[in-house]
Amino acid sequence: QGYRVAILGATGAVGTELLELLAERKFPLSELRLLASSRSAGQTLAFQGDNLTIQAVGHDSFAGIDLVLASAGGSISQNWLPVAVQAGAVCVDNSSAFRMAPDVPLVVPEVNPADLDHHQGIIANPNCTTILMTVALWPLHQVQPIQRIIAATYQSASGAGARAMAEVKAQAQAILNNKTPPTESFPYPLAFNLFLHNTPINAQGYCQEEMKMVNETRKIFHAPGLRISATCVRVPVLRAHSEALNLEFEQPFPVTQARELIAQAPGVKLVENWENNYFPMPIDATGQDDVLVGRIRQDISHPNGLELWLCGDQIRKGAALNAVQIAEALIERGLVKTP
Ligand code: A2P
Ligand code: 11C
Repeated sequence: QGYRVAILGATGAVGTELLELLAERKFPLSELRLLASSRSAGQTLAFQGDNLTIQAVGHDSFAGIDLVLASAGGSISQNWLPVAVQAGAVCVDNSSAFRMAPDVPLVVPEVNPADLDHHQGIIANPNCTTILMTVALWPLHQVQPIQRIIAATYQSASGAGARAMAEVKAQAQAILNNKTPPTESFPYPLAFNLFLHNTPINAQGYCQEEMKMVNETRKIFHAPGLRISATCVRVPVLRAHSEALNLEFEQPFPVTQARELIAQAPGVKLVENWENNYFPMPIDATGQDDVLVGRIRQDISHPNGLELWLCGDQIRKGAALNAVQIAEALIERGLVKTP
């Protein structure tokens, strides 16, 4: 059986990756409809030997569609996903628009696939930083619930979209040529620099990205009391995010057990070569499905603490891959239908 699928935001960094993943994973398709803004209407994108024409999203875009994979930003999702659901489609949304709504499952398939069972037409794909963290920590959390997480992130340009990725390259070129670097997608030069994640800051001094890590992780883990604090930083890396995570448990968590759990868990890969000081790096995570985890060690400042480091492809597991895995899980569970 093939499904009639629409990609909303098909021309973006995540949209083009969705196209690649649908082909690579042999997703059962009977139709693929590419939707974007009127700027892209009439242009084509290659898919499995065909050139598919991009359409401007409109009121007729979702007729006959079973499944929508959306990655065009929060306001576009807010405008169009209710229209798609009304037309009978199930939507997997990569934006933050619906993530915290109580009737919207927020799913990382390795962690909480059963949450899909209660969907009302929209399923939210978590924030990229949150996906990478939850898939890595879930194997540990299941054995001994994590009490507290202190996170520092090193986030790539891709999190700000395709134009931002091009901009960081243009900035590097400009700086090397003694020219003023362009800053349209980013507020400051990112090449040869880094800055705190530039989303709005709340009264407590936390930016939106940091609060997404807090609130979304609690929802995915079904752990409303989990204590989390994060500092999110944008770094001049193209498409893989990194995270330094300090974990506190109720009891000591043996490092050897943590390593074994990470080595066996789905969606993660243990990468540690202590002799050569080789651990996960963004260039190694780029293009990979698995989140690379390493440098797992006892926190010398706390008997019940562990430290670990991870890198994951922001566009793949952080966005498009997780969305396609959600779609696959929906099919597996017989849930590609509006309730
Ligand atoms: P377009 O290329 O036509 O602007 P990214 O996250 O990489 O910046 O990509 C954003 C995606 O969202 C692109 O596919 C973009 O299409 C799409 N998009 C932006 N604005 C709209 C809109 N008003 N309606 C539909 N799609 C939009
Ligand atoms: C970033 N994580 O790297 C962001 C991008 O909530 O999906 C994605 C924001 C989100 O800037």
